[in-house]
Amino acid sequence: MSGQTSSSTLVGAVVAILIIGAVATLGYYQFEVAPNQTSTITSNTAPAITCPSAQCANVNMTNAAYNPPPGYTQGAKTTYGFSPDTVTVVMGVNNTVYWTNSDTAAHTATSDTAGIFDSGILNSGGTYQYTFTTPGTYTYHCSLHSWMQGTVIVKAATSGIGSTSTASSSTSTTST
Ligand SMILES: [Cu+2]
Repeated sequence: MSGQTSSSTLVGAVVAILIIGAVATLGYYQFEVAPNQTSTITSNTAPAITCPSAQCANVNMTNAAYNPPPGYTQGAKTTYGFSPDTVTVVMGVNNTVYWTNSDTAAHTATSDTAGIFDSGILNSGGTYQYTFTTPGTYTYHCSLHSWMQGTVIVKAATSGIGSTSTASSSTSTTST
């Protein structure tokens, strides 16, 4: 009788330890691990994506774009801004624009017309891509630096006179 009692006490103690351990593990995950995961995702808005280069037009956020020299004017905006500052793409050929932040400071690519596209804060090394679905001219800026301005011109697929070689030559032109 007393043997049964002590063994069930032992089982009860083991179960209690397991429950305490499980609760402690959940608590550790919920309050220590998960919040850090969430803040990592929030602070790094650059999506982990690889742009298929053949279908992209690349735009660089130039090094030191955040810090133009005194007397800087918009005429040099490619140097301290988006390079190229105007990019022309063709629907179905390279209508995905891929921004890369090559600067040490954070930047954004934000359409002047609200709600079309907005990269959010891109830290150094961050990238953002947006696929244009409607031909037109889209001006954009960096929400942190007023002198950083760019334009994306989206041409209809037929504007390349329908020839593949014409379309691909315009690809190499715009991605330079
Ligand atoms: Cu900027």
